[in-house]
Amino acid sequence: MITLYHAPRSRASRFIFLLEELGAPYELKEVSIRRGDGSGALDTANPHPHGKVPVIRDGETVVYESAAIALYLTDKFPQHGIGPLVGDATRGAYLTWLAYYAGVMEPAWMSAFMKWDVRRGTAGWVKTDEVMELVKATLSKQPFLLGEKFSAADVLVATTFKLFMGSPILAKTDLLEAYVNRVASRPAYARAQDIEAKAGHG
Ligand SMILES: N[C@@H](CCC(=O)N[C@@H](CS)C(=O)NCC(=O)O)C(=O)O
Repeated sequence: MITLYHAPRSRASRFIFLLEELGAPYELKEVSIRRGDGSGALDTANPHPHGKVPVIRDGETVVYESAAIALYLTDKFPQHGIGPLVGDATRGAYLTWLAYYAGVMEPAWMSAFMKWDVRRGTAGWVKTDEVMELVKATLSKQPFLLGEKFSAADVLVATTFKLFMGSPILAKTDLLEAYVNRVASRPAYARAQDIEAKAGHG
């Protein structure tokens, strides 16, 4: 049984979606987190070293950081093919998109949001327009990041786009909207929304 430490309106929500996709046995453990507006408190029940979510516990094993959690879960629950395994031709692309999400996409959007200047050659990431050129080039030739098959990389990336699309830091385009809709129209996404709503967070 996987425990997902969860707080509403956070990066933990998309892991309900992923766990539903995987058909994995899991339970939610609601914890409070410190919010950007000053509300919320550090929760001592949360095993994350910085009090953040998402975190999962699998027996004695604790995993945090969205990309690591995604990889751990898709390796552990391979039945529905939501993440290519070692030996699969798309494993390299999968690892690349997970790491790119954490190491380039998140800092790119955060630096745009915070209006930090990103200097090529010094920061380890690029500006959002360069990120979006890659996303556009990828999704113009295939429905999902890895090709024809949906994966946990799409869970991370498309749910982030869903949140920010149309805001000053992420322009809405037909291509992006179609991708987000393709991912959000999956039955597991709807189930995850219901589960959050029933937990009182809808
Ligand atoms: N890099 C982490 C980010 C996790 C994160 O910052 N989560 C936010 C909620 S979306 C949080 O827990 N904030 C509370 C805090 O920073 O104390 C990941 O992708 O898992």
